[in-house]
Amino acid sequence: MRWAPFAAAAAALLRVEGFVCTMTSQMSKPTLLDMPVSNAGARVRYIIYEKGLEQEVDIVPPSEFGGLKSEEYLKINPQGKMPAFIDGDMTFGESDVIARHLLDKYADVGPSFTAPTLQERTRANAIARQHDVYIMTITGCMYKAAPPFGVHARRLDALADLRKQLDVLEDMACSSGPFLAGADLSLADAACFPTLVFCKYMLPKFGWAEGEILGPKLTRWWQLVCASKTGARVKEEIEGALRPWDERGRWDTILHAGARDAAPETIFDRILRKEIPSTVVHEDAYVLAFRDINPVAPSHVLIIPKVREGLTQLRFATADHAFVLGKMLEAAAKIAADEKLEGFRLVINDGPKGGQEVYHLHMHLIGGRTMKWPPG
Ligand SMILES: N[C@@H](CCC(=O)N[C@@H](CS)C(=O)NCC(=O)O)C(=O)O
Repeated sequence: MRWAPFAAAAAALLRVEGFVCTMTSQMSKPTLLDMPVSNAGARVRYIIYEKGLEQEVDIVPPSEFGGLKSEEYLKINPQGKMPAFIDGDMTFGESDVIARHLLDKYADVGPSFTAPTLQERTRANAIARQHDVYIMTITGCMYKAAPPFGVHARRLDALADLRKQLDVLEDMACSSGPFLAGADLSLADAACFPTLVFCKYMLPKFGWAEGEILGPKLTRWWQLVCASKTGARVKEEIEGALRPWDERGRWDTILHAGARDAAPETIFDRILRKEIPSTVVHEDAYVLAFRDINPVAPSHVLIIPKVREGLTQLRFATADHAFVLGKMLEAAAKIAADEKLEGFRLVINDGPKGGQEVYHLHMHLIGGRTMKWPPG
């Protein structure tokens, strides 16, 4: 890749001299603001490489404009994300918009990325939209330290949705190929390939079997694109940026990747599997609540997360657990109302000195009698 040194230097110089406002319109060439790791940006780079536009378009990192969240960069892309594009007086973000701008502006150079038939064009649009709306928005679950991951507040939900959305993509891919929308390379290929580089690299860390990430049609297409010059280049750019992160242990603390729950099972797992009977007073997708067999009050319920996710003790809670912790409190409020408790107390014991006996986070809901303070 040509990470335009001259444009970068000019940008820096202009910034130093305080001409930031007019800098964008003075940039001599159309300029893509992007970095190798960005899968959204890689859609645009795919088009630049495949159409042979490297002499026409400069590529500079957002740091040349003060970084993604700087005032300067936000003037170019108010979302503070990569990629962004500067073309004369026009500045804009969104990889799909930039991709279409390039295809329009350089329509007579290289492949058109536009299929010849209406059916293929509509399939390409549908696949790119499936990628943009349902896949790319949740892929943060593979690498972000903390939720939310698009519409999901829990990593496991985002990962399950990613599985579903990759299956939808598999169904949408053209059966005869060789490209996603049919016989011709389209925007669908440029949009999906970089994101699938991420998926293929990251999902094995979450225990996904290598051969299960993509279905048969996507696998055939994946092999074809990886074997192409542009595909191999884009893949190497993304993986080349991910590898040093790996070496520095970036995923070590990511729940369900580096940070797995390896603690032994407890009696609560057997209760959850209904191997040991319990009197369940509330159950939803995230939480189980059942009566304590040694009640300390007329109403004594234990509320536990269904998946422990490392929460052997409350002290191990992170932002990743915020959703399920909220669900436990929500369940407590509902159970207290169901039990018609006039007052109640919630207790979480942590560690031997905190009186914890079972190493699967649990909250005691105690009510039906007047509580004393301080508690014992
Ligand atoms: N819908 C946008 C998504 C852009 C996006 O999420 N970019 C990521 C990199 S792939 C980013 O800039 N993340 C950094 C951040 O959000 O702070 C597009 O297609 O351009």
